Amino acid sequence: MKFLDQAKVFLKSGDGGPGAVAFRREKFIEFGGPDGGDGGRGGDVVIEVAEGLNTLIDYRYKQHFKAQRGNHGMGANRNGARGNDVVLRVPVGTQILDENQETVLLDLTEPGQRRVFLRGGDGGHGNAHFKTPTNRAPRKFHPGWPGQEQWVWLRLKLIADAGLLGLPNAGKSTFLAATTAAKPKIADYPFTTLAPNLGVVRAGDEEFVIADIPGLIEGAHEGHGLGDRFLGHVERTRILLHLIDGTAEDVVASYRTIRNELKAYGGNLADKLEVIGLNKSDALLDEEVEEKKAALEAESGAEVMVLSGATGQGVQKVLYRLLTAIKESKEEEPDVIHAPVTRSIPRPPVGQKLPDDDEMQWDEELGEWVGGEDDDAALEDEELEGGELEGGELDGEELEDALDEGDDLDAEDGSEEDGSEEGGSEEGGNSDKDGTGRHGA
Ligand SMILES: Nc1nc2c(ncn2[C@@H]2O[C@H](COP(=O)(O)OP(=O)(O)OP(=O)(O)O)[C@@H](O)[C@H]2O)c(=O)[nH]1
Ligand SMILES: [Mg+2]
Repeated sequence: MKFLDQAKVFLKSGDGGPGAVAFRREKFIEFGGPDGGDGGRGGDVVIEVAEGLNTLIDYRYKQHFKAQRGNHGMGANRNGARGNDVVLRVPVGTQILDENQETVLLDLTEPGQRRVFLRGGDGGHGNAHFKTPTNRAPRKFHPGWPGQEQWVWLRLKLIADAGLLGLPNAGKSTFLAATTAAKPKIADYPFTTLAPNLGVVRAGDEEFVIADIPGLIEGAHEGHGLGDRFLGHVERTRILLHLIDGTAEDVVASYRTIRNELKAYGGNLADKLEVIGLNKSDALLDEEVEEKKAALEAESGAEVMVLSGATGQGVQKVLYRLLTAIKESKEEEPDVIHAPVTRSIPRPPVGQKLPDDDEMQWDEELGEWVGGEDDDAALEDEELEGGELEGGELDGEELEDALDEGDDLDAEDGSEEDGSEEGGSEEGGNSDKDGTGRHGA
């Protein structure tokens, strides 16, 4: 599955349905009185954490999500039905940010979590509601309250205990492959890894999750190489393993480059606990190891661990060190680390090879190359957008059929449940957007 960690989407909860104006009409009953029922409540926009999902790729193909409006009230005091909710399924670790990427509105860190993000509008009262002693036959009704709408960014920040950092070719993926069942691509050219990989380390009866991200180079914060946008995926970790290729001429310069990028990135990264690993020790002479280790220790003021991901030498010691720190950190703060806002400004990577496919274009908003042969589905969706079809999660063929028939497909994928069993209906307001208290520190 393709990896995508940010997407901009439009959300709208359903408008409330209007109340009815009706009068009881029955044989032998004169002046039966007003009996127009209330309109139904509009559907909510619900965000749900789906298990086993680790990409936001679905949101590249579909960007508008509208819940259904409530139905009209009717005569005989019948109230309109509630509109269907629209449910967005997102991977664990997804944040919802405002349109300017300045505030985290919701941080979803637990599998199965379900929140009403935008509450549907209430239905309007029918004329039966407006009956008074002085006006026994009101023609008055309320048209219903509008739903809420908002553009938001979905931003995935993977949840892992330890994060691997380093220049390209430092041996990050090799380390992940040696310590977990993950099978990342490994090769002796830079930028082998193009998207983050997660792996689970099992140590006795304990385990923890490591994240391997693409290598950083100098100027990553300005978009060089693959840029620094993948750093978001180690923000929630409790510790970083900074790997340095021991075969490099100047290991101190390697170390500094990464540290500078961490500082330039901002957020909490530069302050995070870090284990420094002098990697590829198998390819070094003993005296080289000593010399490089000493130089790194002088520069960092911290102990430097020596290891080789390829032969396994020193790896257990490093894992033990990570595990100890992770356990301590979890005792202190058992909850998942709520990552602060780090604004990522998507831009075409500087000096990156252009895609082979000429049709592809750089998408500023998504921060990636789109279009081209593989992407017809995406383009089709965009062409069809802008009206009746928003809200439908249909494939191309279905979309065409629907277009022919002129169907109104709003909220086609709204879930069946009406939300009442969730007790969700009343907790829709601001109280739902909690989880923000700890952000932006
Ligand atoms: N001799 C030796 N070579 C290693 C070791 N670890 C990795 N390598 C080699 O270094 C090269 C890069 O390894 P990767 O694991 O792909 O490096 P990476 O840090 O994931 O690189 P990017 O994904 O490009 O950022 C490969 O050719 C590996 O075989 C090691 O401990 N010793
Ligand atoms: Mg790699």
